[in-house]
Amino acid sequence: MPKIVNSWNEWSRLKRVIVGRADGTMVQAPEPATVRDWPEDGFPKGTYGPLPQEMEDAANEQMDNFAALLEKHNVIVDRPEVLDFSQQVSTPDWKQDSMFGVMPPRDILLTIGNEILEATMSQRSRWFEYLAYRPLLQSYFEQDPEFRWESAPKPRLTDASYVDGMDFWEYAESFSDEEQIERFTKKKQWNLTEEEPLFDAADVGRFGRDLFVQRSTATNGAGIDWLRRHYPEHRVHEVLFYEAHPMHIDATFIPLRPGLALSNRQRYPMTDEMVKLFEMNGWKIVPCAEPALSEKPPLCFCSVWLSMNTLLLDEKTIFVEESEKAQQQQFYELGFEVIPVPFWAVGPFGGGLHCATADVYREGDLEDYFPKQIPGY
Ligand code: DAV
Repeated sequence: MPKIVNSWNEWSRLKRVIVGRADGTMVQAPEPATVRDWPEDGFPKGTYGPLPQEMEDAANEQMDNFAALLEKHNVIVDRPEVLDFSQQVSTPDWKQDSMFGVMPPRDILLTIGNEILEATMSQRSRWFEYLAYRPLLQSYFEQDPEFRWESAPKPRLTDASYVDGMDFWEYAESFSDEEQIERFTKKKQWNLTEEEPLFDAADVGRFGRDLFVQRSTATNGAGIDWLRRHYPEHRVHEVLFYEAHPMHIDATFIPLRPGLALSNRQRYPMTDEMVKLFEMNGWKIVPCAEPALSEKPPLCFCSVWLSMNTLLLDEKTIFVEESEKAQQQQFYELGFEVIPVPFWAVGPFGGGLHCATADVYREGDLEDYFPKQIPGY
């Protein structure tokens, strides 16, 4: 019987990966976790609906091209199933007028060793997204006797899980970014309460035995506590960055190879212990290059910093968005072979090259890259 699932970090040689799909992605209906407001692009506040067909086609073309490129590099590519994301969904606790999509598997699937964990997610529109991956997970389960198929406790997501419901965002946006950092980031308190554990998989950075988990608008303290108890063999470190609306760590702080990490040049780490831990263990943290775009594309909820949202084929080879020339140059100078991939059409569907993928198999075992630790961190 083959071993299908194995991945302990972000840089060992990739052999199998899930690449999402743009099909049917929605500008989500309003909900307490998320309010979209893009009047210039056809979606004023309160409205929702599928992203335009021509945008979807362009995104799918780039994703199919990326999948083919991965296969050319001897990586097996699996794709999820598309659901009708325009449907209303409900649990006994709430009704939500639309789902979201299935472009970014990284947000929901966390592969650690021989386990894939379905994250809780923190948006009602994304509560049922795991269903799109179930056919794949089921087939891994049938083929790989060592695969551990795991799901975090499904959250209730009642109004008690959110601060002031949809009003929170209007209130937050009335302040400048700097003020929001003072009011929310420094207090580690944005839209989510501590009612129940909530996390997105994309807030977790996998560095072997050490996992760095970002407190964010998608991941609360209880979520990090749940992860800590779930991975007793790992050291789970909470991290925080200088950023008004943190959501997912992979356009903020990423490992490149043992001893080298890339940090967003604007969103510096605000956790002193984290910086000390990297220094003590001989890791270098370099600030990323300037992004190619000065503004995010229409209907995109991710930032221009998708420039650093990259995928490592192995610890010497990196997939980088094609127009991100400065970022590519930096990787060359750091000793990487760079493989450019056109991918900005995918941004409005939920992210870049790292978001659009979820590891299934990377070579290698669990290793300790931070043998010196700080007690209590
Ligand atoms: O920082 O622009 C990128 C990651 C979304 N999955 C950002 C979010």
